[in-house]
Amino acid sequence: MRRPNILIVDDEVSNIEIISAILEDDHEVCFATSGEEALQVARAELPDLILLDVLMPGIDGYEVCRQLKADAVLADVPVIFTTALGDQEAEVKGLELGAIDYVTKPVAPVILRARVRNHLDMKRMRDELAELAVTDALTGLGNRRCLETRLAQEAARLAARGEMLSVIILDVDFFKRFNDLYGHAEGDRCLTMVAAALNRAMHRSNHLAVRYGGEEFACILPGLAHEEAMEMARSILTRIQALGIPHSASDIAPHVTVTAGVATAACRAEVEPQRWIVAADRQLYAAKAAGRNTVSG
Ligand code: GH3
Ligand code: MG
Ligand code: MG
Ligand code: MG
Repeated sequence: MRRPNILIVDDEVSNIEIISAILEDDHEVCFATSGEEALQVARAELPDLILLDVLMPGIDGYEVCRQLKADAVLADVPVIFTTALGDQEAEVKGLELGAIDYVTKPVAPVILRARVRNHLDMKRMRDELAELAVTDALTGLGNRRCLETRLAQEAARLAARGEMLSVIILDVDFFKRFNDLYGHAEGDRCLTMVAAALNRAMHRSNHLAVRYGGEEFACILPGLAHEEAMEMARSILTRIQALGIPHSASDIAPHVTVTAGVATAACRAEVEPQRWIVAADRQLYAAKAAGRNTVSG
């Protein structure tokens, strides 16, 4: 397993040496000797945990903590204050700023190691839970929550330059009949294969496929204009047909097919992200009415 990376911040090099000696057997350590440097190193290293001195010339530990907690990327990194200040007021202030713990110097090595280990364990569990909250358990794709979060983020990001964003919604054809004929377990297997094929069709790092609901999937395609997204939807339909999953209860083919709706719009601050979903859903409905195994947009 990867060794956790710990950032030690203290304006006194001797303190950094003491703390490094306590932790370096089990952790990677990096350090900073001022508040300004702490913020730079934190952004560059993305440490798993930060041990932060309070009293430093320039910006102090409290201000560093405030800035870390205001930074979207670094806000979740646990901060433990390490300080010679023993008074309760100082400790409360640190904890209220979002620090996870507070230890007074000189630190007992066994105590520091134990606290660091516990906080790293808790951070790992929080990260796992956060990941589970946006993951679909059956297919491993992102779930609907993931879709809503990412769509809002991408739409906001692209709004700055008014760029295009497309959404495709796909729905497996006659899937109720598939379950009725082959059984629910085989239905699950089919959804997993469709999900994997869809995921393989996402060629750019910012293209995302999610499981939107039961047998419905969605793709967020930042930067794709309408005709490109239509082309992509058609190629996804071809890929899924090519899986050749037998479906003898389907009216339209002897194998599993999907139907897709496509929506494209230029991102603008005032355009609600939900608009893409509503529009793609409407197109999906039209494509179903047009006979299925087809794309509408
Ligand atoms: P259409 O072609 O119009 O889309 O018809 P359909 O039968 O696919 O649509 P309908 O909405 O009637 O049925 C969807 C089915 O998907 C019903 C539901 O039991 C099934 N389903 C939803 N989630 C799961 C799942 O996780 N596993 C399995 N095996 N089936 C699921
Ligand atoms: Mg100091
Ligand atoms: Mg459906
Ligand atoms: Mg369906």
